[in-house]
Amino acid sequence: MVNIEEIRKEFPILESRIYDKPLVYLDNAATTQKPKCVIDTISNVYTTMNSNVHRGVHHLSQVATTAMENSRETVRKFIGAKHSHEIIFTRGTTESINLVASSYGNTLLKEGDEIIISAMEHHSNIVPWQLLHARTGVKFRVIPLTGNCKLDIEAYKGMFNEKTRLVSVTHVSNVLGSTNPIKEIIDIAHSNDVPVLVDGAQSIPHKKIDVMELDADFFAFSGHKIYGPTGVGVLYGKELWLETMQPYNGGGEMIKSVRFDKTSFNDLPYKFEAGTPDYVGIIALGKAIEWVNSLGIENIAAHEHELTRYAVEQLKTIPEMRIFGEPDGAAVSFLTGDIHPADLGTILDRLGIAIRTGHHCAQPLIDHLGIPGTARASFAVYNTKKEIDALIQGIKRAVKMFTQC
Ligand code: 7TS
Repeated sequence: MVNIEEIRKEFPILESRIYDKPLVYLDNAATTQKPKCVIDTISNVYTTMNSNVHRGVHHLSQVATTAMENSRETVRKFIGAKHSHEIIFTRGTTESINLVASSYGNTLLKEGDEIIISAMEHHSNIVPWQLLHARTGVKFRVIPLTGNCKLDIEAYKGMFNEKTRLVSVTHVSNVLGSTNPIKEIIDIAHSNDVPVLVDGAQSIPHKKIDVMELDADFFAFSGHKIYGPTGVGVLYGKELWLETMQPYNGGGEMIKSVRFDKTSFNDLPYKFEAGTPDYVGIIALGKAIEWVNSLGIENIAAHEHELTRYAVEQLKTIPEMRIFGEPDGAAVSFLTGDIHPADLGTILDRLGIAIRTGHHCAQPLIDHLGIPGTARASFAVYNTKKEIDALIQGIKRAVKMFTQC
């Protein structure tokens, strides 16, 4: 079990007052707040070991390099990867997916080949494939949704043909807060000899991930959604794929030798890490994961599931409430009567309550639902039922304001 009051003390920002009200931060799917140990790590790295990594013989460079590589090992263990060289540091989920779209796409795909994505993807798992299509003529097909906003697995099974080269789907929807049957999705793809990229942006903070058990070919996530700093993310890729793929960023560290007539690339993982990496952020991400490990991801998940269950139950007590999909993770999307989500978000903000409103960078899903957007409350380990009560009171107040107009 986790002690929420003790955990909250580790997050300085949770002490904030917004419009003289205590902050109720329910926008964790966008980014989580940071515990003091992560904030201190950033300061400590700059204070005690700042030096560019991998290139220096001097002491500081070696200390920084060791700390960065320790983070890679921490990530490897956290997601159950076989080798630490299968962990590529990127700027976030978006860059990780773009890396695959560019490197896998440029190396292994040709005009007419097909990729399968789904109707509930974040724009970060749509636009890279559109760009690939514009460059190469590779097409993508979209898994449709069933009436209750689940992926239509029967339709998915029928989408494979001899041209299918990759499946790229989200593990957990950032809009609906629902979990896709990712193991089944992977097994179906593999039975067709097709590899799978999992967008883990919304699952990594809330679920135990074991990429080997899932048999995922690629797994992408962002550090800032799991209590780590912004600007750092991860692409896990099976060695076989990463060895085969050409790098798409050129520059320092990703080379073995450079001549004007020929460049040879570095070994994994450095082949895909051109330029000075955000080693400060990477070291702080390692700290964030250690912090999550100290609580236990299963304990975090149990608390968040209970919050989500409670939020859904309480939201349903409000007349004209519509909840979209079947949230089973740590986010819930809703609309109340005719109140525009942006208006609701603004009223809640004045009460110190931070939720997110709009299309959540998943416009095709919002279009499918035939709505202007949703209001979304999303939870982290430091949230409490008292905060959900504040949200419910805030929504009721907004409803009252609108019915009086
Ligand atoms: N994929 C999913 C499923 C996401 O939820 C997000 C961010 C991304 C990819 C992109 O992550 P990034 O760190 O590279 O930006 N989702 C959200 C959100 O729901 N609200 O703000 C960002």
